[in-house]
Amino acid sequence: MKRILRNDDWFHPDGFPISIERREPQEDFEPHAHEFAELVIVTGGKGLHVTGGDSWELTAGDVFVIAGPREHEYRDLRDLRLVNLLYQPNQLKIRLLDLPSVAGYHALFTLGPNRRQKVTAKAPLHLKGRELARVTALVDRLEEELKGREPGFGFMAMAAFMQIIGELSRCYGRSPSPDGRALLRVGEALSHLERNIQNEVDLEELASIAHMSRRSFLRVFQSATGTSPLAWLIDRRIERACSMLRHTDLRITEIAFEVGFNDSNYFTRQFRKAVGQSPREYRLKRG
Ligand code: RM4
Ligand code: NI
Repeated sequence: MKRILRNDDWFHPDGFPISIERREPQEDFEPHAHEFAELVIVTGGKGLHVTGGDSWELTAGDVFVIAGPREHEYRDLRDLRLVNLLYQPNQLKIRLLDLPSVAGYHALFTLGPNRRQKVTAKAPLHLKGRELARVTALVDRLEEELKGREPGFGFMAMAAFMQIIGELSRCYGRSPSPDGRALLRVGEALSHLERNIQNEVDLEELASIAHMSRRSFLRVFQSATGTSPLAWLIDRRIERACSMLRHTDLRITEIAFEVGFNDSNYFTRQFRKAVGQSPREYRLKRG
């Protein structure tokens, strides 16, 4: 039976949803999946990373994200060293703010981990020396906070984690590997959606941003996100509305317009469908 690593065995008993494992070196590790997700940063050595049909030769600077249920393993290790950031995506509750307007964020965190199995030669993100140094410095900060667990560590650790994912998302856009480029293009389409949340979806435009025909864009989008561009946009609008309901005093009609609905009744219906309660109830309970 497939081995599944459990949250209880890898996270602190206080339940904080981020933890760090350094592998210096990484030992051979049998095929496994996790209840959590992993953000892996390779800091030295060589080795083979195998997941589904994919297998990559790893070197220092490679970065990848493994969604929990996806099986992976390490083989053929030659002093491979890495930092493994384990996190529980559903427990993080990070306010992403404007991060989804960075194409690399989608490529690395929403598209990469979910993409269909295929054989590729390289990890989708490779950091240059200076980028790697910056990111590892942030990882050190994060680790310090997690070790110390002084009052306020949750806040500080979360801030460091956010900086790490922000930094990596930007790096992705600067120099994606050839394999990463395709993902980045779809990421660009997602970030375009995000930045134009108030407008209608223009499929032709999205497809051209992704350098694809309309048909293949729809197919790739569906397989990467599990949904259609319109449904994705509505989800994002609702998410943004939730955040505005909690963090602002704007009236509900204003929020509806602000996030791109031009009819506040339609907004309320969509909101109820997605969240299970009306915007008003949501605000009262979460405010
Ligand atoms: C292993 C290896 C696995 C990871 C666990 C937590 O050494 O890095 O990928 O899931 O640690
Ligand atoms: Ni793992």
